[in-house]
Amino acid sequence: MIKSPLQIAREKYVPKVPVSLKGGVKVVEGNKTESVADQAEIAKMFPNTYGMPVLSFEASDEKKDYPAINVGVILSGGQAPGGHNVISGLFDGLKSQNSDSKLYGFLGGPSGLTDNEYQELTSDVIDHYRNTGGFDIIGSGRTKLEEEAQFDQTLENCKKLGISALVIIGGDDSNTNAAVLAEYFAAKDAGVQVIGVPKTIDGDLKTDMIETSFGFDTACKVYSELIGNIQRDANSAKKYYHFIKLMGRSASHIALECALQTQPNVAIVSEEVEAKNMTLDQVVDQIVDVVVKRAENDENFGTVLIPEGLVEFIPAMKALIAELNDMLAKYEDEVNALESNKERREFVAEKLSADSSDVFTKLPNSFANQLLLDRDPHGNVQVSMIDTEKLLIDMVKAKVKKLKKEGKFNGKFKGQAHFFGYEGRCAAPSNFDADYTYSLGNTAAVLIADGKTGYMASVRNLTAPAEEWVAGGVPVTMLMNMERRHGAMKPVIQKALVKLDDKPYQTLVENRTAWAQNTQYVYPGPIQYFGPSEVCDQTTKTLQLEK
Ligand code: FBP
Repeated sequence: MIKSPLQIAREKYVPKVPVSLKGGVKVVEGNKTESVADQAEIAKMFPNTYGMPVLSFEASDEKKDYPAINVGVILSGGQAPGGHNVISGLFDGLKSQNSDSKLYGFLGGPSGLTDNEYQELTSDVIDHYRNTGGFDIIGSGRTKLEEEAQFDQTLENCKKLGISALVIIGGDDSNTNAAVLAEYFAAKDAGVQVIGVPKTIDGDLKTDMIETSFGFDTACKVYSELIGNIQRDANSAKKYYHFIKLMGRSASHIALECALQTQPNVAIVSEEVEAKNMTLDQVVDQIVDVVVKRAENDENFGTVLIPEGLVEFIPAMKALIAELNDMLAKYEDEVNALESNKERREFVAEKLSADSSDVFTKLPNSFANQLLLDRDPHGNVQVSMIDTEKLLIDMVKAKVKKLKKEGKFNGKFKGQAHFFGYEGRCAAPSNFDADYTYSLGNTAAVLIADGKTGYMASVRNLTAPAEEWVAGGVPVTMLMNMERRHGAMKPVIQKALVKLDDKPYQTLVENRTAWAQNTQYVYPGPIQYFGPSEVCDQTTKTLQLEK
């Protein structure tokens, strides 16, 4: 591996951890828990792992003897900065308990577990990946573990390696799989524990106990740097409107956080669009209003932030997508057998309800085609592949042209489309993410040593200095509810969407008129890894405001 000077310097960074992870640990049990909704159904489906207590760790002087164990780890789903540090924190934690313990990394995500593709992770390997971005140490994948045959295969492969615990580093869907696997192993008394770690740049895997998922901090800082740079370009050239779609799947946490960091002229929040029952036309009108008002001040430039999941939150589109999801699951073979996009659109339009068919047939063809793309293995629409930013530019352009004809708009409008997603997912983790992920890895090692299964590692109190963070565990079933997936009701972790009565969104609302009309851009600049703490150790605005 050829290392950059930053990578070499970063290898020496020692992550900060909570006091409870610095020496002996006492695991303290809190109250029994319930799932966020559908308690009776979830309790029935998870008889062995439902209702377990929340755990928190306290520093302890007691020295314990831990047996040597073998542990397996996988990285699952989309990359998020800090995954390598979860693995190094887990490795160091296991080795500090017993230097003969071993860590195996399963390759390429969940499929590595079923196909028995693995590599032993020794310090020779781990040391090259400390504090780096990416998931390339063992790779990642999106295979869904849901069939009993897959669970049995996983168990057989664990037995071959003498593995008694698995750590699944993933988002809501992967941690749902972790919970199902934990329950299956517990029911069989299989002797393999399963621990989850909350990962995803999307920031939608959170509760009071999981304050943020790792990677959100770094990804938002990378996007905010880029948005700031574009804003400075826009404010220099004064000739373009930049429509910037931001990753984040359904929830708008990333778009909202980036808006709080950069103060753009428009920031759309999907959850607001849904709550106000807005149509696509109304969303466009809001942007047009800003364009017209800014033109009155001779400002024919600006920035518009768009969450990638927007289309799923426009009620009419949401209903359409839900119908499409069920239909594509039901008629998968028939749709795939059709040769052209036109035939596919016609086939689908005929089977939709009258309202959805009307919405679908009025969409531009290219956009309608994108709604028919394959779902991911968890049944989600692949929103990163839908060009909402281009659709909005075209619609705004058409509206301002009309206004110009009517003499109601005197300015100019030229749109530039951007999509920021993949460029943030593997960035070198910020100090926050490096510290947080290393602590999560250490936490997973403690949960394993304490014999726990069906838990997610949790590190809380994150706006305080790292020494004061509270490490522990949260039963995964606590985060679950029943949802429709691939046409059937399934127990899944409830996605945390932006709450409209919470401070981060309220702060946007309080400021957005001023940010729209005046040019009040903030230019955050690149992530700083070395330097004063107020520059290098800042948490996200979301975490600070939610405190
Ligand atoms: P996870 O939920 O697995 O963390 O993935 C996050 C994400 O980056 C989303 O923001 C995005 O919609 C999706 O992955 C893109 O998926 P892919 O990498 O398969 O294109």
